[in-house]
Amino acid sequence: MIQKFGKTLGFAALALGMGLASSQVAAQDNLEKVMKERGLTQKDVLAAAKTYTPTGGRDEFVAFASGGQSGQVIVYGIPSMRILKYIGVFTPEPWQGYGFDDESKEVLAQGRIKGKDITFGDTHHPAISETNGEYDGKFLFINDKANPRIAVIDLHDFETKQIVVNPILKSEHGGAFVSPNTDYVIEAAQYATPLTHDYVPLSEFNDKYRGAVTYWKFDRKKGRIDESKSFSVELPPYSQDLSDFGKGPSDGWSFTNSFCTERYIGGIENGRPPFEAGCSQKDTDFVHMVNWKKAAELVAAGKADKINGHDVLSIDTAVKEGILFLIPEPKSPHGMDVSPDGKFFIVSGKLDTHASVYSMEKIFKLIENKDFAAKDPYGIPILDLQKSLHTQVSVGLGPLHTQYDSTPCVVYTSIYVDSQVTKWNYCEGKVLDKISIHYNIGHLMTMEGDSVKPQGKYLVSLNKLAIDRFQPVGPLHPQNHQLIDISGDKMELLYDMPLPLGEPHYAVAIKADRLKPVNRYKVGWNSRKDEKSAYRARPGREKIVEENGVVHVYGTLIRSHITPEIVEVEEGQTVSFHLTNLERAEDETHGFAVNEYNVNLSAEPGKTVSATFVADRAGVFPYYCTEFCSALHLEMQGYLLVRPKGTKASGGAVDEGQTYTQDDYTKQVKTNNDTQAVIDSVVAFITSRNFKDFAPVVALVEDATDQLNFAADAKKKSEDYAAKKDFHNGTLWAQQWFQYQVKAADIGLRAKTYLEQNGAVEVKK
Ligand code: RUQ
Ligand code: CUA
Repeated sequence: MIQKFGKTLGFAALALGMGLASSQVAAQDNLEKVMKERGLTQKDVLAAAKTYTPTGGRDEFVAFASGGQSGQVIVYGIPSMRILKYIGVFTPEPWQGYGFDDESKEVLAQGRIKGKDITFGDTHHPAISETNGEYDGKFLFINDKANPRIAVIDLHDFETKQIVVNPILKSEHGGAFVSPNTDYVIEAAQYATPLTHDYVPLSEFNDKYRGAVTYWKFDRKKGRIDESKSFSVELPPYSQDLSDFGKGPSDGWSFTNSFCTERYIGGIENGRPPFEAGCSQKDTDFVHMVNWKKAAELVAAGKADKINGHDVLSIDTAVKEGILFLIPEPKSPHGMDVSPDGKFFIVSGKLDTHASVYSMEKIFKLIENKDFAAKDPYGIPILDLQKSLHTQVSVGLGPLHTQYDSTPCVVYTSIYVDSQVTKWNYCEGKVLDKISIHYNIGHLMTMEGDSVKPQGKYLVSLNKLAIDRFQPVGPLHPQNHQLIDISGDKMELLYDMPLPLGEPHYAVAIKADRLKPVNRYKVGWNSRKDEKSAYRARPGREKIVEENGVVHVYGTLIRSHITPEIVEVEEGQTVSFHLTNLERAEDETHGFAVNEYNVNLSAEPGKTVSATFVADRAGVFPYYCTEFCSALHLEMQGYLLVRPKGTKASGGAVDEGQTYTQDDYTKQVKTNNDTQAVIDSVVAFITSRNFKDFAPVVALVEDATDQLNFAADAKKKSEDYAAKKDFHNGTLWAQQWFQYQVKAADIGLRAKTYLEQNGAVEVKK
């Protein structure tokens, strides 16, 4: 039977390679059958074994991909390629309540341009914060090309905290990339425009239109960009493209390439040749080299001009102070990638077959000796191309971006036209291997591949077209991210992942263990500001108060009720719900949706979220929790009553359908006492083990203790009513006491199972 599967690589050998013991023959038989039925080759099965992640398993790397036009960030694991999260950034995201709660609306409002809401983003390049050039896993930055903006995402909770709008540019592309210690985040222009934002006719393009490169100052302590300490360097109206920061010997410099240095303006409607013809006449364009450390000093010394209230160093000043240079680069280049050791950078020409490797040593020598080939029309010194080059290598047609391997000198370049990835050695200038991808690759990403310590192992090809790779779903196809094994000499294609959210341009991947996100907030937390919310509420202290004409509801959420459950206001009043999730258990998020008022919140454990709106229509509006959080989740509900203007609150007692008797009370109390016996036995088990050595169990125990305290509180209320012979309310509170017990038991059992499965030992008392 085994023989059937090829002679060169026998099935047994494959099984051994996959670590199967000989005792698992039955499993092999099954595998053979499945392979036959599904038409899988041994190569397929090997690829599956390299990517498959069993239940509960974790990935070695986490990738952050731009979400393209969706204005979001896509998070997925490598090698499993399982999507883990979409982070709302420039665009509202209902599940996370992003753009629905007051707190996140404030973040999105920072991205308004001249008072206009911009609710999409053309996100291109994410960047992970770095310490000494290594990814530190603390922050993520991403740019918006269409409306020049940069967003800051804090990786302690994977939430967007800040959006800054570029004060002088109208479009950008060369961002976000960070300096080796994340002092600055770079953002470079794309299409030249007047920096003052005025109307200027195109006939004055050469004189009045400009590009620029902006250096956003990042305040790591605050976790925010400091706009007041950010500045720009004015650049000629060449379409600046991608950027990168120098490191090691080139630290202190940044590099931004360009296209259309012809400064050609189209006008196809008037019979002029289009942009694409006029912008590709010359054989070379320019890399812009800026000494940003010196530029920052010049700004601090008051040498900048104010444009739109923002510090801009003019081209003249930059030239005079010797901080701006141009280096020719072959035809319509795209990628700009500095090597891990900072000694080289690689640029590829989209209309060329070469990748050009530049030597920083040669470049710095030319600058030192003032050995310039020419000056551009704006007086910027131009270095000689040949004198700056280390080597040029023919890598394929339409090379774009380059990423670095863990093996020194080895790189991977995306080849757009040929639909290939070329692996080559830039020190020796020779091609090592090529692999076909599907289809038309843009960026590519190796693990931590743009840091000082690339990790190798995997490469992801971010393809522009998927064409026939997936089940057809209409004319708009998903994107195709292909995972490639780069651990051997030959690249091996492992997996195709469809991404149906937008066109990711760049992505970055970090070793998973460098990320340390929290799984709950301190109770009463405003996550967008990272401080205690002024609107937090504590259990038992919920209240409804009118302040300055606004009805503030200080409420809480906990399995399985919203407090308060009934809120009544008068038509036309402004209502502000502030809800604190009191849960301390992992993954116990509650939602909050109100009928007709477009309110949809997400309150993760500990978070306080608010929704403020004008109750402008009278009526009855149910609200409820939108997350299936517990067995009685459907009962996690309430009513917003908006009485017509000028009418009085009814204030009457609520009549229910059911009346409970002493019998009902006695029965419920017996159930509760039996349940308590079960809980006590679970508690005895947990406390007899070394549970304090297990952080997840400690969290569960805290949560269960909370629930038992609530139970005790409800028990007391039920007994008080029973003592007054009010068995109706006594029974209702006994039922509530039971609900808390059920939750405590559920959590206790989870803790017990965890201890059993993770080798907890008995401790002597
Ligand atoms: S860019 S590939 Cu921003 Cu290369 Cu799109
Ligand atoms: Cu909370 Cu459902």
